[in-house]
Amino acid sequence: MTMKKLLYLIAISLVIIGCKNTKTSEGEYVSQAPSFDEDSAYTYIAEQCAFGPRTMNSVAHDSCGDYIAEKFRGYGAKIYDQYADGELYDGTPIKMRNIIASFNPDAPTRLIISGHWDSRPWADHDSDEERHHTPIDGANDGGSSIGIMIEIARQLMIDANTKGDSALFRLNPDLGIDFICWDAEDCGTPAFAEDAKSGESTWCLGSQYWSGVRHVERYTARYAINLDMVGGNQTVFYREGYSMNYAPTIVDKVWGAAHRIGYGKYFSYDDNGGYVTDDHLQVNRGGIPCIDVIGTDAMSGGFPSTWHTVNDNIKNINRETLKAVGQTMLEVIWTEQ
Ligand code: AHN
Ligand code: ZN
Repeated sequence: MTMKKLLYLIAISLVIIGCKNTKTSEGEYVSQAPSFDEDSAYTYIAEQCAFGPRTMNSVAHDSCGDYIAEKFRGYGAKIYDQYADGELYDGTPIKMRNIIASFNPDAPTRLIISGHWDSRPWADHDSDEERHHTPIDGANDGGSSIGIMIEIARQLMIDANTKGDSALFRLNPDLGIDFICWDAEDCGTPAFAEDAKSGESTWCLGSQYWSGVRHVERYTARYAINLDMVGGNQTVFYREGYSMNYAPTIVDKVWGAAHRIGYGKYFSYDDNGGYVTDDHLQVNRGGIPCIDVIGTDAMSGGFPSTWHTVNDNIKNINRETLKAVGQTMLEVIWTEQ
């Protein structure tokens, strides 16, 4: 063997052995994160949709809540259920359930990944007025965030079971992750309800409740990333206004991670300056820096074209978008110190 070959072999071995090595001999970045399986995430979305629309006080809602909790539990999470009473814009009482799935629950440094699991009771932005009172499947608006979160949980379980001493939580015992599934995000005042109470307080009821009453006393987290409409077609993510005001370094971290691993085309640095009333706002008001990764339609620049229409169903879920977001989340987790 020539000296050159020997040195080459040593260099390659160092790359393979050293888990701190993140560059190939060509200087290319190599992520240490596991590979996010978008087909698996897609299945979790289809399974949620199969219950029917997860609207407040419905059987489908309650059954799907059990399904979500069982999925996370099966992948090793400790489940906290936060049940609470709430009220719709018109005074209708609702039963809410925030589902918190914790990995490494006793670790002091915590990250939150969140998204809402309820679906909208009204397709009030459908092109057909006859359908404005029809509940929606919410495959993208609701299902997609939860599907991605369950798949990340599955990857955490695989990692813990196969990597021995190099598993994430053994390398980093002080780090814990909480997946928070918000209830009652999407029952804000419908467009057709004239003269009704409206405004931001009718949205995000589950996260509003949690921001006042935590699932664990004195709970806090280093930061939070909320996912919303993360599985649509022709989707792009812009840096959202409240996220930039409250948590610009977290925006940089997530957008930086996406660009580092090759998903830059999904995470745009163009400034569109939009502010969205979403669950992340409640988390920020509760004192934890939180960003919103929320899908925008690349063509219109507005919410996805299926938004609050009956077309927000499993047929319009895009696996590449799921992969871009899910892999970026894994990269963020795996590079957290
Ligand atoms: C409002 O329409 C007020 N907020 C958008 C938040 C949302 C609804 N995300 C999904 N559905
Ligand atoms: Zn919605």
